[in-house]
Parts: sequence; structure tokens; C-alpha cells
Amino acid sequence: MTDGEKYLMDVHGYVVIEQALTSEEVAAANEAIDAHADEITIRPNDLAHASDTLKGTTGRGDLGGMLTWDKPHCDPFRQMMVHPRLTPYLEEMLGTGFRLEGLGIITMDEGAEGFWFHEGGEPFDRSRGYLYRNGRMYSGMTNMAVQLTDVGPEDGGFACLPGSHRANFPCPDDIRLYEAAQSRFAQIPAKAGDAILFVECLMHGTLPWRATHQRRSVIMRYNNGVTAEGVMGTWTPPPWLDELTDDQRAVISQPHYRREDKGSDLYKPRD
Ligand SMILES: O=C(O)CCC(=O)C(=O)O
Repeated sequence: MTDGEKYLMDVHGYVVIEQALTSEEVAAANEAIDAHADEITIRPNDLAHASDTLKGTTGRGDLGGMLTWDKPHCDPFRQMMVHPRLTPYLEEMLGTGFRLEGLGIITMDEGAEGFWFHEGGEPFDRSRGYLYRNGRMYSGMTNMAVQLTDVGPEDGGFACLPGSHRANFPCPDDIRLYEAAQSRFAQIPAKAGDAILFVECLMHGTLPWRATHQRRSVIMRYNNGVTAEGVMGTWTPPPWLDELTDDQRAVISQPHYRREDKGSDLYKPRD
């Protein structure tokens, strides 16, 4: 992570990683989604929270289970979860031993509704907080949103209120519903293959999708090694664990304090 990226991440709560995936990697992920397109669930227009500015004519599409898909369709997502272009950013935010807590694909067709703006720095939530201490950033839940189709400036899609991860006052409802202060929000144009790194405590949501092509975004949710939202004290290894590389196994581990003894470089202490 460059000094410029660290500065922007600290100030805004997000940063765009351009060309994180190659065009071949994007194509492989899109082919896998095409093969599972009949599993996309269209939501019942439940995300706009009755906001007039976020409503749409259809719901958002959700697709999951990619790590369990038959080969070769699982491979692009298993590779993406510990991708060499993305891992250094996650280690900077979450430290060594970061964990994947979940991942899913968002699809939006023309007219799909937006998502009200949720999260934000207030109230503080220890599972998804943001702090600067000891000369570095510390975060709880931290997300990578990998774009698999282009997002133009007028298309809609992911948006956020920059800096809201540091909020101290509660956010008024009309701002959360995108009915006030609209010009202060940032919609993030991106190319297929770009990734948006953002802390979950950044107030974020979605603008209605205006483009004629389908939006496709892979959201991967990570946390630091000691924090878990996804397990309740027990952990059952998935049946396909042996198919994974050391690094892939490391990120779907159960929570742990420090495990430098494991084979993966992800557990080696940083300089
Ligand atoms: O549309 C997006 O990328 C934002 C999605 C989101 O905030 C969520 O699924 O929690």
C-alpha cells in the first residue's frame, strides 16, 4: 500500500485498487457466473427502505456459494480470496492472519433499486471499528469489492459518504436515505478488474443501477484474525479444504490469536 493510498484510506475510509485482476481473471469469473446465472436470487425490493431517491423497478440480484462450485468455476473465487494484488492491502488494514468471513456476488440489472446507506463510525461497533494507533491503521470488518463489469459515473452502484468511518454524531435519517446532502456522497466509477477496499464502518450503500449492462460485483468480507462474526465458537472445516492452497486455507481458518507456525506466509510476522 503506497503512502498515497494509506492517506486516502485513512481520510476517506476507502481506496480504489485499479487493475487488481487481469482481464483473463475477470473473464474466468464472469464465465463461472454465467454458468450459475440461474441461481441468482432477485431480492423483493427490500433494500431502498422506501427512499424515493433509491427506489427501483426491480430488486438486486444475490449469488453465493462460489467456493463450493465445481471446478473450474470455483477457482476464480478461491484465487480471488487471497489474491497477490489484494493481500498486501488486507494485511495493512487487518494484520497478518486476517480471515475471510464471507463472500457473495451482487448483480444489478437496469432499474434495480439502491440500498439505503448503512453503517458509519457511530455508534462504535468493536467488530467493525476503525482506529489509527502505533503509526498504523487497525480495522474490524474490511471489504474488497471486485468489479467484474465496468461502472460509469452515471451508472449507480456502490457509493459511500467519504470520511463517515470517523463519524461521532449519529447520521440523520434523511442523509442515510439519500434524500439530503446527495452531493457529498461518492459514487465510485471503476473498470472491470478494479477493486474497492473499504472499511465496513464507512457509511455505504448503493445507488439505483442505470446502465443497460448488468452490474457484477464480488464482495469479500474479511476481519482480523481475532475477531469473528461468522462462527459461534465452533468451526467445521469444509469438505473441500484439502483442495486449497496453504494461503487459501489460512484465510478460511477459525479465529486465532497468532499462528506463525502455519505454513502460509500470511502468518509470518511483518517487518
Ligand atoms: O452495492 C454495493 O456494492 C454495496 C452493498 C452493501 O453495502 C452490502 O451488501 O452490504
